[in-house]
Amino acid sequence: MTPNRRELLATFLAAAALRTATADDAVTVPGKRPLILQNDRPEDLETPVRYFDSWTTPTDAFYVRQHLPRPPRIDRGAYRLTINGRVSKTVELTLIDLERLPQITVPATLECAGNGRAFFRPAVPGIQWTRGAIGNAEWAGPRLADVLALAGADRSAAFVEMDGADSGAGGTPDFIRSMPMKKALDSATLLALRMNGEPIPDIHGFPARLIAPGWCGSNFVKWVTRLSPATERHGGFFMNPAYRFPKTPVPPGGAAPAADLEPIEGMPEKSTITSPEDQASVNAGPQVIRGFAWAGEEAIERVEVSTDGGSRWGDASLSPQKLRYAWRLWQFNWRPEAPGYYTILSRATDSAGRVQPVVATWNPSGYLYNAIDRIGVKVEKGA
Ligand SMILES: Nc1nc2c(c(=O)[nH]1)N[C@H]1C(S)=C(S)[C@@H](COP(=O)(O)O)O[C@H]1N2
Ligand SMILES: [Mo]
Repeated sequence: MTPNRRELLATFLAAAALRTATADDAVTVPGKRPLILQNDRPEDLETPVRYFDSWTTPTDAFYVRQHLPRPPRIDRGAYRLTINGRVSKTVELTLIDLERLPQITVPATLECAGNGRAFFRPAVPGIQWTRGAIGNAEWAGPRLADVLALAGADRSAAFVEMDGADSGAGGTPDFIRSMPMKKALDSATLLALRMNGEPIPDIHGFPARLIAPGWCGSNFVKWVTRLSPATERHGGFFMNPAYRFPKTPVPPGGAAPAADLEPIEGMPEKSTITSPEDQASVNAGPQVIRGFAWAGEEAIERVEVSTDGGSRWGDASLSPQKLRYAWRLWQFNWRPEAPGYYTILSRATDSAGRVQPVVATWNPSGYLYNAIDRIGVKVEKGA
């Protein structure tokens, strides 16, 4: 890392000082239910687990992550998408041009690479997301491949650079990402114009955002105004050092040599318990433990639950649709034998045979937390 980079990183980390969200941090921004305020300039908002009770996460409950101050608000008519770089001709497209292309719907889970960062030990600086920097939505819009074809994109270029209309002020870097051409041309990769059947709301990237199914949230570039097929991966802050993960594990609390960090692409297998809430009290009697599970580009095969800290496990029942890219809801019927304190765990297995680990791979930026989920529940004597 150059000294300049290191300074930028320090600025970013300082801005997101160690801080754990509590219910007191709940805020409402226009168009949203009360969400957990993780950062306020601009708002980074986490979904409380109680809202995760449907396969599609309602847009007004969906988490928000935006890095730069003054997120753009784009006027429909004024919007232009420039496609330049390794193309046969540079084009400027309007929203109508994008609406004329075949519109494809893809259900996909969007998860921030930093979701669960608060659970790493030793603690890692950055936004202290717990369980809710994730949501599942139905995205619709043209395939990115069809959009790129309008400019005669060179399909042999290794990358596509994607720029959002948000820009860095006062020395903060611009949000620019590179996606390998192979993923860009995948038939499920979209330049989405709609989220859950409505135009994408301003805060989620109106009028057009990338959908890179199964990949980490930073690839889902919002407010896309430029696409550029390119030979090289962009070298800016949001590609390097941000959103990189060590190729081989490092000792917890240690550093990872920059040369050993690679960009995060597909997301790991993971299940999350959404009900009851951690440390809740419930009355004795039959209980239903619920949650969701997803596995990036793989599908969820199985979710197991333990109500005794991991001695015995039983299979949860899963929602019927077994899709790549989108989560499955699961539930587990439980009849606690006696009042007392119970430690409940959930563990996912995906279609590639990956099993959610006991311990997540510690890394200096706190990405990809996917350890077996764990809550504690107090069972009180029934009435
Ligand atoms: N232009 C732009 N796109 C962006 C970001 C951003 O700051 N600017 N944040 C990214 C990250 S890190 C995540 S996790 C997702 C969050 O999407 P959401 O706010 O719609 O939930 O958007 C991604 N796209
Ligand atoms: Mo993110």
